[in-house]
Amino acid sequence: MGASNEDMKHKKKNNIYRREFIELSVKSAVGASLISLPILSEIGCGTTADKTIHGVCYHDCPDRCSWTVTVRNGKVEKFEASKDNPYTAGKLCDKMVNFPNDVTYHPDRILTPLKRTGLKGSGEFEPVSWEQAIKEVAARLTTIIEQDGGEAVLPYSFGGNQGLVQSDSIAGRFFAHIGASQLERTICGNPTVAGIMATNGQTTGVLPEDIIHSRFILLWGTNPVNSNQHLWLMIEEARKRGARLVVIDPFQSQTALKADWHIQPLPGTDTALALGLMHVIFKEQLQDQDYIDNYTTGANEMKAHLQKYDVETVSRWTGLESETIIQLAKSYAQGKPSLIRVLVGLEHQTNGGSAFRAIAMLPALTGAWRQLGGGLMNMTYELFGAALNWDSLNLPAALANPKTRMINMIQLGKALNDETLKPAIRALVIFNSNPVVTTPNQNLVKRGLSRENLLTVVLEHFMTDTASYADYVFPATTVLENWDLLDSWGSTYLNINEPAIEPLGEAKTNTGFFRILSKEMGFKDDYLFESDIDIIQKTLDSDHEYLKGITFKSLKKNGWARLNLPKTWMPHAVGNFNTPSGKCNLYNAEIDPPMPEYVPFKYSDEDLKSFPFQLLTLKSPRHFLNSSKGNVSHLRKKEGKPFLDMHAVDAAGKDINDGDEIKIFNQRGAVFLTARISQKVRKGVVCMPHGYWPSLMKGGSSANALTDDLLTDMGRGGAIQEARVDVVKV
Ligand SMILES: Nc1nc2c(c(=O)[nH]1)N[C@H]1C(S)=C(S)[C@@H](COP(=O)(O)OP(=O)(O)OC[C@H]3O[C@@H](n4cnc5c(=O)[nH]c(N)nc54)[C@H](O)[C@@H]3O)O[C@H]1N2
Ligand SMILES: Nc1nc2c(c(=O)[nH]1)N[C@H]1C(S)=C(S)[C@@H](COP(=O)(O)OP(=O)(O)OC[C@H]3O[C@@H](n4cnc5c(=O)[nH]c(N)nc54)[C@H](O)[C@@H]3O)O[C@H]1N2
Ligand code: SF4
Ligand SMILES: [Mo]
Repeated sequence: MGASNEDMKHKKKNNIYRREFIELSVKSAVGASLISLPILSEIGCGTTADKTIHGVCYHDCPDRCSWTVTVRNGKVEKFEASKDNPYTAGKLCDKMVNFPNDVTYHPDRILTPLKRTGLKGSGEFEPVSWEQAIKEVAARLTTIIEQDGGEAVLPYSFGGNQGLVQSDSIAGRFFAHIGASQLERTICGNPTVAGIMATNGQTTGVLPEDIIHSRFILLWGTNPVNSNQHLWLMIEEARKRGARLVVIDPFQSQTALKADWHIQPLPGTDTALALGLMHVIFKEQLQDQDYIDNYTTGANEMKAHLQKYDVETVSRWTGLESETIIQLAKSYAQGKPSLIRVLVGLEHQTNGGSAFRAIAMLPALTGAWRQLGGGLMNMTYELFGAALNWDSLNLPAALANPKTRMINMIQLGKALNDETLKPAIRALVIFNSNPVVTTPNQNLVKRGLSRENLLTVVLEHFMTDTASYADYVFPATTVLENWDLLDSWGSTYLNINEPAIEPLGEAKTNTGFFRILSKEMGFKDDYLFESDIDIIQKTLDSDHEYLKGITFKSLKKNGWARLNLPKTWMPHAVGNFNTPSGKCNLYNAEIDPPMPEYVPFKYSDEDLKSFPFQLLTLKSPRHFLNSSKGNVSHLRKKEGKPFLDMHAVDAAGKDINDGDEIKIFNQRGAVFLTARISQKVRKGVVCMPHGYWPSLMKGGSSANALTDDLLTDMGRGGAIQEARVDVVKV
């Protein structure tokens, strides 16, 4: 059974990109039922009785693990993976097993509001009371809004906490209420979604659980051994049952090391590779003509288009042997069931959206969708988009569809330094994000944050490299101290997060901060003061079939629930694409160009000469999640020191030996690392880990000091991996 019509209707309604989706979801109508809050009585769990409660991982991770917390005398006594959630499988990752001590009870945790006393970036602060800090911030924001309008204020938040309540809700309402600039939150997932939507009209393909039925698994630009550890367990199960595992990755990732076959193209050439595979599939008559005739549009146009993508040309572009391309096309088309797994990794290229668009066509060409475990696997957020009552998280009608300007988060440095921007950004409120580490062009971001005429407010657990530029830092609760509801972009499980303990020190929820600030700024509208629990209860108030039997009460009792999905999930076994024609778009006239094209980024000759290496800055650290945990010393120790991976020929050309201390540099910055000469990268490509905190590195810079703020071809994401560098021994 495929997805029902009702389901398709909901999907159509929610036919928007992942991040936009999450954002839009907090941008319309909310009901009443409000509580009025005294300024300093923002709450935690409200009781110190001994108990065991259910919680869930808040990280920007596809796995969304469930856990239980046992509390005695108001303190966490036991923190463990939920034993019965099949997806969590009784196992949290290395980043999270020690969470209470690594974060909540960490001695460096910020537990009072702080006001800057030294230079921006110096990290010199004094503790102040909430009353004083909020009063001063409210007064300065009020003045800025009066003088320059709400658009002079910019929120900056991302995946630091993915709880539906703590990530946006009241915060989104607050910024819409003051008419702030809108943040275009596209650093993760948007090009992926834009590309796949152009082809299939939806991103939900094969469900993660069904990978055990696949017999040919192609992991294309994803590293689940590290980034999606619970899917990896199921991939291992599929291999036990006979699946062959192929990885396409320019870097020899932890996953590539375990594959049956690692194919290592040059970075950013995946669109060409996908079109080359399609070329071979037609040439060798490996297509499922019946599937193409019934369930795709534009096959003839595509066939003509593919003439340009013959094996020799694609081999030149990708740096792969022609035979590799032919063999890959054959084994993919003949593998039954054949699955392509893509997540986010390959989107950070200028041609990234097109790569997903082209890859998404392959299962329609071969009819892989006809079998359970065959097709394309990407994200699952659309299921929650259909299931939950987003009206409760959406902006109230009075604020819906703000007309204020958009600032792309990838270009934060540019926006802060742009003297022509009218109005200039005069206030920045950062939460759930650490842009000094995670945003491209680190030095430009730092320069912007150094502006004396910028008011920067940061809500955080730690004195991050971003928080050290703040005028005011406010202590945020951790997931053990607040309510939340978490959907998932990589699993089919819905989770509630009940606070285990009272907030430590003077920590408050993100929502609490915005409620208090709203009150101090004299705002009266009820939607700014809704309680976290009310928001959760309303969001669960849905009669969608996926949510049947799942209520606030049942979630509070069990913690998690798998959505009530049809027993067999084969969304495109008989077409049913979420496109206007209901077919898979091999040709899409709505999009320019109507068929994916390989368009490499054009560097100037001077850049190519001065900076001979293509740089990848990857989420290869196993013990950090982006920059989160980058300050936890035992995890840093386990992660070991960061290396630059180089090919032996490139290293020899620069007189660099394995283990040498080196400087990696370009026009934007310099990073100091140790050289590691290995097979991990091809000639001409170098690779370093992203996530390390600059302040903890020699030279005070980390990976994003070298990256650029270019946007992708689709989805306005970050072409972070489009960077060139040179390397010298120091
Ligand atoms: N070079 C390079 N750059 C990249 C990437 C890459 O691969 N290479 N990946 C990109 C991707 S995919 C992503 S998703 C982004 C992620 O970028 P960010 O979303 O900035 O991710 P984190 O580094 O995890 O920062 C999250 C911060 O939120 C804080 N936080 C956690 N919970 C809470 C809370 O409840 N309240 C408050 N106030 N704060 C909280 C944490 O302490 C942490 O400092 O990075 C991107 N940047
Ligand atoms: N341990 C750990 N786990 C994480 C995270 C983390 O920081 N640490 N971050 C989380 C987040 S925010 C996200 S979005 C997910 C992302 O998870 P994934 O989608 O798996 O993405 P990445 O780990 O960014 O990259 C995966 C692989 O893509 C490869 N890649 C880069 N450029 C190209 C290219 O041009 N072509 C091809 N074919 N491959 C390319 C990289 O070499 C890398 O090995 O992981 C999540 N899980
Ligand atoms: S970071 Fe991911 S794998 Fe680790 S506990 Fe959280 S959801 Fe699970
Ligand atoms: Mo991400």
